[in-house]
Amino acid sequence: CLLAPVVSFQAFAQEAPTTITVPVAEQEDSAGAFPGIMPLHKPTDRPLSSAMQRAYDFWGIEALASTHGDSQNDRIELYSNFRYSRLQGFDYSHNTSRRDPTKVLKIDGTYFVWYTHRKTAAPPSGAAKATDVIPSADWDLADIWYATSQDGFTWQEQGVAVARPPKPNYGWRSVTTPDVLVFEGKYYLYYQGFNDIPLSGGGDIAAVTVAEADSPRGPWRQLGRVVVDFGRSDEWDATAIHDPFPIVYKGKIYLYYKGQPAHAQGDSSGIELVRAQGVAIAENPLGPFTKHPLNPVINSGHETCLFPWKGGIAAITSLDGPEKNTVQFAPDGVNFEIMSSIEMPPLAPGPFVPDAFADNGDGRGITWGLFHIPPPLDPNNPWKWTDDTHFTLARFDCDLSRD
Ligand code: AAL
Repeated sequence: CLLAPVVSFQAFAQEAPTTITVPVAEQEDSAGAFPGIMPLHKPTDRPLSSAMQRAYDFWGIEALASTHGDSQNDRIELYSNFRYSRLQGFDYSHNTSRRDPTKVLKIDGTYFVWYTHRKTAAPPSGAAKATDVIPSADWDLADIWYATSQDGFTWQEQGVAVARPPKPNYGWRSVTTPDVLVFEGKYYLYYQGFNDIPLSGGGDIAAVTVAEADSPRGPWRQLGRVVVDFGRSDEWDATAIHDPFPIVYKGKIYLYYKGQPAHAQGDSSGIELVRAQGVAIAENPLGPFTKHPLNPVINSGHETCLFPWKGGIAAITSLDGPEKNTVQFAPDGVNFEIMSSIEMPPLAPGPFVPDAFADNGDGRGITWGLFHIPPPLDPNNPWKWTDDTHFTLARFDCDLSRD
């Protein structure tokens, strides 16, 4: 259980926002990014975010070594705080997976969402059996599709938005896990580009690239290079820059992401930092992006999910780490504190965030979004999915709103 004082999110909302001086992202980061093997003892040679101070002072870093929680296997029906609904237009179809939806946008009365789409002749079969047509993982050999809706419940798939390019172009193996930004009248999709078979060599190794369009329906122009790159081999984000999540904040693009170290499983010098989240900041959607010197700014979680709240940024964490299944808030967008614990948050939530790019210092929160849901449970075995080779999209409703 959470020993931290758990306050209800609404009760917290009444507090006046505090003004915190945010370290300037462009600061020269003398100590290098946070190490992927967390030192056993709290570092004193660098500033630490609130989350990393808590990791040492409150949780103890052994807790950070946890891996996937059991949320992936929990029955999705055993939820609270969130309400879940099936959607029209995203029916399961064998060996077709839809997952990791973006934020939902509403443009001229129509809702838009982009997501990882895989349709292969064979199911995910592991790295050893993967070929040009057999995927290693659920997100291998994928493209980015999009869908539209008038009511958020009935959706029409529109097909490919960003196709994986021919080899050796960036992301040739798979393009996945997008999120969307609208900036100065243009549209940007940030996504993971895989340039080798996912999960081969023991890692889910991908960094983030971007495509640009003048319309939400495309055509999308792939930049063809990385915009947020891996950290150094000893750093917390050495082998993964995953789950990009852009928000416009303080006049810049705050691109939150999940990092992953080089799977050293820890050693005598420290503990592997399993799943942490950081932020990279830019003035231009195509970069250059500067990683914040206080990264990682969230010490748990898996897929990123954030939204403006009053003058700061709120986040939902799930799946991994001692602070999984919490709602957190950073008045400065960087120093996150736990605001409430939640049960069974949606997997890979893509919230409808009307003010994601408003940057007006008055974030209103969220009430619904899409997420990815595993296939139905096997009626003969309530703890096994009928076929975990395909996910699809469903809807969550919640009450994390000030309206
Ligand atoms: C997702 C995300 C990233 C990982 C894989 C596909 O939930 O965390 O995108 O690479 O799983």
